[in-house]
Amino acid sequence: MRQPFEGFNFSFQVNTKSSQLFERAQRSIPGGVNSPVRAFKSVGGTPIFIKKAEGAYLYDEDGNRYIDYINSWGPMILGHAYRPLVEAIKEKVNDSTSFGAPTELEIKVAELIKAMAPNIDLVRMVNSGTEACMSAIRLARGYTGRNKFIKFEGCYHGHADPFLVKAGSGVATLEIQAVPGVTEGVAIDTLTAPFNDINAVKKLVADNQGEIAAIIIEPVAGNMGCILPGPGFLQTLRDICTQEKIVLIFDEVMTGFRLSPGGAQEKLKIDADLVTFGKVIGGGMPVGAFGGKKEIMGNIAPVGKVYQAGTLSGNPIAMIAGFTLLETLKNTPAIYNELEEKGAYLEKGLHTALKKFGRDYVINRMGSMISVHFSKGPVKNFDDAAACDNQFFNKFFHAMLKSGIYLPPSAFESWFLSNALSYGDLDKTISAAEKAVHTV
Ligand code: HOZ
Repeated sequence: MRQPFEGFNFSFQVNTKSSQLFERAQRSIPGGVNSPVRAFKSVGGTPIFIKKAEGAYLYDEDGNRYIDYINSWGPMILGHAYRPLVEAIKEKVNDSTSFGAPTELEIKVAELIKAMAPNIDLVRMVNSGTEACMSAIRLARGYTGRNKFIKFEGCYHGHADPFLVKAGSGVATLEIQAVPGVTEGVAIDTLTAPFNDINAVKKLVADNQGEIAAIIIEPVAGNMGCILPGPGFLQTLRDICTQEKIVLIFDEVMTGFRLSPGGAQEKLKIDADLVTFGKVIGGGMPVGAFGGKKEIMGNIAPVGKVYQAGTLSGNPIAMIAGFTLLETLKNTPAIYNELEEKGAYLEKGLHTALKKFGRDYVINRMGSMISVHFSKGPVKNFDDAAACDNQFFNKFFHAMLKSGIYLPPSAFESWFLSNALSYGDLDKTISAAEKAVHTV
C-alpha cells in the first residue's frame, strides 16, 4: 500500500481525515482512486478527499477551503453547484432516473448543441469523452473504409485502446511508455506525430497514402498542460484532410463550449468534420457526444451500419444538467468576455509573481485554459512539456495547495477557470504563486 508521506516532507498531512480516507480507500479501490491522476502519485502526498463544492471553492473532509482550478477538469464553467442547474436536476429526478427510451429533452439538447457548435448536422449522445472519441474513430473508419488514424503525442482522447499510444494526461503523469493490455494489433493502426509538427503529419500521410481514416486532435491541448496550436497548424491539417479525404476530428471535450459558445472551431475559425464533446455538456454529469456532417453521421446505426449504443445515453438527469448549462452559456455571451478578462488578469499577475525570483517559466493560455510550465524555452509539444522542471512543479503544486489553491496534481494537465472566481480569488492565487516560487 502506498504510504501518503513518501518523497517530500508532508508532515502537515499526518492524521488528517483525507490521509485516513486514502488509507481506507486503498483497501477497496485500486490505488485508492477511480481515476489515476487523482492519486497525487507524481506530486506526492495524500490526495485531498472532497466533501462538497460551491462556486469557485472546494471544501475537503478536514474542513479546508480551496480555490478550484480543476473545475472537474472543465465542466464547471459557471462554478460548482450552479443553482439553476441544481434546481433543474432536483425537479427532473422526480420523474425517474433512467428510461432507456427516447425523450423530448434529448432533442432539445441536440438542437442546442447544433445551434451553438459549427458543422454539426447530427449529434449522438454518449456517456463520456472516452466513448465519444472511440465512437468517432469507429465512424471515421466505417465511413472511409480505412483503418489507420493519426493522433498527436501528449494528446489524450480517453482510455479506449487505440488512443493509449503516446498519450498525455495520466499516462504521461505516471510515465507509462506502453500500456499492457493494448495489443500490438490495435496499436499498429495508431500513427503519432508531435503536436504542432506539420511536416511530421505530411510524412505520415505520404507514407500511408489512402490508408488514413482520420486525424484526431485536441485543437488546444489540455492533457500535457495547456499547449496552443501554432499559427497555421490547424488550417494546414484541415487542408490536408480535405485533399486526402481524411476525416478531421476535433476532440473538444475540454475546449467545447469553454473557449467560445462554439468551442475551438468557432474561436480558431477552423471547420472539423467530426467533433467530440464530454463532461461540459452534462454540466458535470457523466455525458459525452459526437457529431458532425450528415454525410458522415448518417452512417451510424440505426441509419447506417456503424454500430454504437448505450442504455444510459441521453439519460434524463444528465440531459437536464447539460441543457441548463448550455442554455445559460448560449444566452449570456458576456460570460466568455468575463472568462477571457479573468484569464488575462491571472496570466498577467502570475508573470509579475514568477518573474521576481528569476525562475524559468512559460505561461500558455487561451481564454480560461492556462498552464504554468517551468521551462526556459517555449512549450509547443509533448517533448517540451516533458523536459520542463516538473519536480519543481510538484513542489509548487504543494505550496499552492498549502495556501488554499487547488491546481491539477500533475504538470501534464491544464488548469481551468470558472466564472465564479472573483478578482479577490485571482489576487489570492497570484500572491500564493509568488510565495510558492520564493519558498520552495
Ligand atoms: N484524465 C483526466 C483529465 N485529463 C483526469 C480525470 C479525473 O481524474 O477525474
